[in-house]
Amino acid sequence: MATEPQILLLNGPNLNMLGQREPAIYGTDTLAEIEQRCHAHADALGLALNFKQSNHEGELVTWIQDANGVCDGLIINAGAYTHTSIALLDALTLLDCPIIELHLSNVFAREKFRHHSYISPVATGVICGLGGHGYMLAMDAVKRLLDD
Ligand code: CA2
Repeated sequence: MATEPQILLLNGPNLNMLGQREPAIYGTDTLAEIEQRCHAHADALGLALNFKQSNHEGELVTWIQDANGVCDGLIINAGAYTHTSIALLDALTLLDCPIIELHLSNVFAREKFRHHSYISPVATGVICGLGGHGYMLAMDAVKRLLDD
């Protein structure tokens, strides 16, 4: 039997605070609730999901490096590092699998500093503004890209 495609889903700084503050922007779901739904959706799609969160840029870089040659798809909500991190961009450049950049909020409807992403140039696609449902859509997108 063929092994399931390996998907790494990374969450950046402060996303562990979801559901505790700023519900008008980020919704009321906690990251643990989103993770639970992601695992159920991954099972339905036949994907093996590794869901992680870190507040540390270097740890995210290491996880991306470690995904090289191991993961079949990477989904990343890099949080505020989206707008600051050349290190994440450089790490993502190493990967040759589909990369989906993900945001809960519509970053283009927010402050100007959120309109620029260092990582978009190496993303296969970008999903934003759809709250926690965006995580399911990102997995749908990876599945479709791998099937095509
Ligand atoms: O919309 C997104 O998913 C973001 O990646 C979230 C980041 C933000 O810096 C990006 O511009 C867009 C912030 C995550 C912080 O999450 C919090 C959740 C609850 C309370 C405080 C922060």
